[in-house]
Amino acid sequence: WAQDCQVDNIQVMQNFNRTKYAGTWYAVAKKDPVGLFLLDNIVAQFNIAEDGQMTATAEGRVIILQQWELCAHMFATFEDTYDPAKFKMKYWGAAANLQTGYDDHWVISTDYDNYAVHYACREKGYDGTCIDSYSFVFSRHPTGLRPEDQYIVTQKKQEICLLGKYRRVQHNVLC
Ligand code: ODT
Repeated sequence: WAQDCQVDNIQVMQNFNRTKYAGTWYAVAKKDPVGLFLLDNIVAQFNIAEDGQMTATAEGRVIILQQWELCAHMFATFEDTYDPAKFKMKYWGAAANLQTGYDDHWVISTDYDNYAVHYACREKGYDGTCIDSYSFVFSRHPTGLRPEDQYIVTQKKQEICLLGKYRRVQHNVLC
């Protein structure tokens, strides 16, 4: 079994159910992109509208203009694609100097009740592998992942070729 790090071959969650995914998720680990934005105390809240449209809000500690530390309030709308677990995420901040963007938002794996592994590739190289990715490991529990979820999360990190590239996300100064 040779590892295939082609972005187009990454396996995402089968039969993804956005309604079961809704609600609060605490970021417990993060692989940063180039020019990282959200540092720690990251909490995301996914909402499903009556028409099925997924939106989210997120809070997290950021440093802007090289020195100002603040809790960013962010918003996102998600566009559906051919795959129910793959979205395009348009995002912006409550304040004008926060980051805006349009990223992939893939749900790699979740049990809906405890853990979720997210992935976004911002730039693919000529060989089809990702040269600028970020990824969140989320937990339903502010205290972190349950020991019994660690095996599958580690396996998924490896499948997306990011094993060993995560840092822990602290939850201390509440945003
Ligand atoms: O922190 C970084 O360096 C990259 C992440 C930037 C995107 C933050 C946008 C948050 C918008 C509101 C979102 C909700 C849910 C997000 C879930 C996961 C991925 C950001």
